[in-house]
Amino acid sequence: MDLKLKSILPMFVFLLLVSTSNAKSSIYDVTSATYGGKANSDISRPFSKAWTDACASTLASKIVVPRGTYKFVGATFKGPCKAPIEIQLQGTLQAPVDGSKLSKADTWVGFERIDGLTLSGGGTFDGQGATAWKQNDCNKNKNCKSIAINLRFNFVTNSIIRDITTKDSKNFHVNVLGCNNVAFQHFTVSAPKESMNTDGIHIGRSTGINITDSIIGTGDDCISIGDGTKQLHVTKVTCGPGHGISIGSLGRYQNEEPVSGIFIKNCTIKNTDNGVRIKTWPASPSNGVVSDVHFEDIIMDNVGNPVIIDQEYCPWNQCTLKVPSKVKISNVSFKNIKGSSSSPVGIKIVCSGGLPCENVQLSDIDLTYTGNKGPITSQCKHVKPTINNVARALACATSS
Ligand SMILES: *[C@@H]1O[C@H](CO)[C@@H](O)[C@H](O)[C@H]1NC(C)=O
Ligand SMILES: *[C@@H]1O[C@H](CO)[C@@H](O)[C@H](O)[C@H]1NC(C)=O
Ligand SMILES: CC(=O)N[C@H]1CO[C@H](CO)[C@@H](O)[C@@H]1O
Repeated sequence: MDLKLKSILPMFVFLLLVSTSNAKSSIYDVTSATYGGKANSDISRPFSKAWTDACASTLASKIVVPRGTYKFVGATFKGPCKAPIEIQLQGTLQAPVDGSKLSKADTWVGFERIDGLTLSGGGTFDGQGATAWKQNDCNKNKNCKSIAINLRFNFVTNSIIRDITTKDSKNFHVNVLGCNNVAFQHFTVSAPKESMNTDGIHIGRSTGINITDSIIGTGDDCISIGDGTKQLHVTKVTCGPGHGISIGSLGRYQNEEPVSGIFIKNCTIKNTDNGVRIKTWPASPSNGVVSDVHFEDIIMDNVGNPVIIDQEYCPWNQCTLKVPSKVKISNVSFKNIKGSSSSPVGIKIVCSGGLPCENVQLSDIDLTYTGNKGPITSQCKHVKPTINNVARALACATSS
């Protein structure tokens, strides 16, 4: 070895060490000695500390929660962070059964003002909600106690949630608010049919949300689409049990933003109370808009109300049906919808007497009724849909 090489070699070794230690420093394992998290114990503090460090890193970073079951009283992970950040949840986080033990009453795990978040790893957020469901009276009681949502994404942008399960949330499983360009892929929601108010994914005031290759079984809406949702793509999602895919309810509150650009495609809906639905309250306090909504290539399997627009949505007599809804629905298509209905009314399109629906298309719809209350039928009100390749019984058989 000549002199020159001898003096360069240690330099190489040094550079190599620096670069590997840098690579390591971007991984934050909550069970490492630095953070001290342990299986079967509460990792709320270790996880939050790892988040603080990872979020301050100027390099892309990864927080790892290894396989195992951990207790978690809750946290809201806040940005902005200095670089993209991934949370790899391989294990299961368990919420306290008693909601009053959570760190925040309305949120178990929150993500706020983060750009470039990846949540992945095959792990599970288990809300342990069975006790909370029994106490939930929020459907009837406006001043009910607030109940925690498993996962909240508030003002999160350019992010991916993939290979994650949310289970038995006390309330909605996922709430998406003020987000932009966020994809849910291979996402699983799992809760029993009887679980109260456990919507799978609720979206509001967000643009460019995608839900793909996902399985959602729960006690309430599979996906619920609130005001201000724009450019939502739901593709290859299987729903059931639950209440189906729903736009709304809308028209209950002041100043709701328009809903537009909704594409629900290649989905299977199974054993649910409703299939694809738009629902608005009568006597709305202000005007609303729903437009450019497309349901296509949907398989219905034993579904109640497979295709439904209901502008007289008024559960538990909380409103007056005499004043029509002020939400205007237009440019809606239902295409290639096949399978079985568990209710005799296969298609129900009841629009607002004040603002009839415009440009509604029904094409290639083939549904059979599985029950014994007579033949399948359809009902239309305040709408004149364009109808293509739909059997007469389903083509606005009763109409007004
Ligand atoms: C969502 O899907 C649309 C249409 O397929 C695509 O253009 C867009 O890039 C996707 N966005 C994300 C965040 O994956
Ligand atoms: C409905 O579609 C028509 C024709 O494509 C378009 O001109 C109109 O602006 C759309 N309406 C809304 C409210 O998007
Ligand atoms: C969930 C669902 O319905 N997936 C279908 C999407 O379309 C492909 C190809 O037509 C089917 O094979 C899937 O079953």
